Amino acid sequence: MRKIICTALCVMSLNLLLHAQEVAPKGFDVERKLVSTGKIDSIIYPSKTVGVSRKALIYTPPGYNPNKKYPVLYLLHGIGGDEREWVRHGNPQIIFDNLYAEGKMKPMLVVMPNGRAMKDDRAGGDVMAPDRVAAFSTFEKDLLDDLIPFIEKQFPVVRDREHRAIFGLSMGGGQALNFGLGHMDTFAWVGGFSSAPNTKMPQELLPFPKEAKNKLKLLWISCGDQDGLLNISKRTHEYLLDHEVPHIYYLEPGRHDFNVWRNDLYNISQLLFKEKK
Ligand code: FER
Repeated sequence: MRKIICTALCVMSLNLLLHAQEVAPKGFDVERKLVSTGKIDSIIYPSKTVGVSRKALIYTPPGYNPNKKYPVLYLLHGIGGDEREWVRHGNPQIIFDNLYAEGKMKPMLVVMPNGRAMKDDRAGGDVMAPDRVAAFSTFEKDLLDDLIPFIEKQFPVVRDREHRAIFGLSMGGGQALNFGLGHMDTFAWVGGFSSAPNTKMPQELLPFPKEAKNKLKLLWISCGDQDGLLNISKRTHEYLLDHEVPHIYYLEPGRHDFNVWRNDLYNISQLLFKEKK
């Protein structure tokens, strides 16, 4: 028995070693003079779930061609943010443009929604108010029933699980894990950065670990080593390890802030929609 456990752990750690993540090199999020860059647009979609039209941002890559079909990354914000939080603090368009210039990223669309699914979804004020926290759960329905169908009608995208990814930071990390693992028929690429206490307990998050083993292309859990919410990522990682679910657990230097999340975005962007090496 001990031998089996040891073998399992060795295989898992080998797997993790093979996927060793790097801290992003200096300048990865600094604007360069590039011949070709992507573009960020605002979109508005009708939400039956909330009963209003809702805003989101979409990044289309350099050389975007509406006659091609792209995979889509849904990228979620934290409790104090809205659909503009990533752009305001994370420079995602610069990180992506630089990666494209180096040939390190598969062409994809990146949708940045507002994950607080309620009529008044603006950030600010008491973001911990119970109805506003609850709206982060309601977003599951808005995303699946309203936003994804809208994107797939309006943009040239591949409409299957292997071409959809869901990632997010903090409250959005919890959403990405809850919704992604709860809907593996919709998403094959799932990950949380510094996931918040809205992350379901492991047993509820992934009651059938075998399904994840068979279906997921990437399961990513990362957190800063100085983050007060580290216990959430750690308990998820330990459950995945116990149940032999392949995943990347990336403990990186840092706190609960955009230095960590920009580094996470740099790392996951290069993994998405690629076959494992
Ligand atoms: C909490 C602590 C942090 C919580 C949410 C957060 C819902 C979210 C933080 C963030 O998104 O940055 O207790 O409860």
